Amino acid sequence: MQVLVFLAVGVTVAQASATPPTAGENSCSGLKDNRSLLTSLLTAAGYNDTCVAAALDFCSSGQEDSRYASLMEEAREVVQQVSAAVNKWESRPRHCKDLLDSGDSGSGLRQVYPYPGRPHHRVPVFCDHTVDGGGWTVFQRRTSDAARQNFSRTWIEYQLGFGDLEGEFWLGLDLLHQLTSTTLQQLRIDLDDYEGEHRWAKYGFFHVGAPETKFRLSLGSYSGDAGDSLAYHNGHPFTTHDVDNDNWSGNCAQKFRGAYWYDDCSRSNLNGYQYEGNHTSTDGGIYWNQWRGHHYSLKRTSMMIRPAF
Ligand SMILES: [Ca+2]
Repeated sequence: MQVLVFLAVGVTVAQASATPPTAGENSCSGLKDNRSLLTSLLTAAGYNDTCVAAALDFCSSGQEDSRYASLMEEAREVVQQVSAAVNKWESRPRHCKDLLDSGDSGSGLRQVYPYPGRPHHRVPVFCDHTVDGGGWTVFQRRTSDAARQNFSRTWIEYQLGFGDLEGEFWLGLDLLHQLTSTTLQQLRIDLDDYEGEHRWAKYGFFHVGAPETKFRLSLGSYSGDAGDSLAYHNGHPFTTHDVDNDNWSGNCAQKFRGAYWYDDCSRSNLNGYQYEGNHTSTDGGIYWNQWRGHHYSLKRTSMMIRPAF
């Protein structure tokens, strides 16, 4: 209970380590160097201001007074509890790479804590620890499974995310901005066609801007065997069928039936309509121009991030 009370004291409390007194030390040992912090802790615990000040005065003077021994012992226990709680929060996984580093393996749904100022804000994500060393947080997936998602969705849906984390989904631009702003991330894209071929593309860094930038895309250098069909979109804001931020006279998300970082309009669109393989439509489908061209809709795609360093 006391641990919860002292959340408000802040992370700096972790520095206020307190160890039990050893033979020859008095009850003030290990506590007198953190006067302001201890004052906050003890008054929050219900001790009288005057009593706390008097006890700490005795500590500061190097004297000992048995009247304050129990109070100082309680202070030590509180500091130890808060330090343990802060250490636990700091070790919570921010993303899938933290989970991999702590021994996680395989792939599937996991819980992460991506918001530094909100230690209890838990977010479900899909982690992939099987591809390219693992530690990947997946933020987009298309599949050919029977349960398909509609990707022609509104701004608010792309902002907050939609779909099934174990099937087709978009994680959400708000969370993508958070994940790519607290740690420098790289991007990996995996593509499968209906003929059993696989290609991949990787970008040295990947950042999604804040809502004020309309979730602008920033990309690092390309590597892979799929060809580079995303650099064309670098520096451009996001466009949905109801919010037009592209450089075309019309709305690219309406024309291509899915939201993306369009310019005028696209060299790829992994959020397009799910044609199956070759098609003659002008709206592209789920396509990556440098590999299968504009008239081939891919069978599977995934987009995922991992810290670059
Ligand atoms: Ca436009």
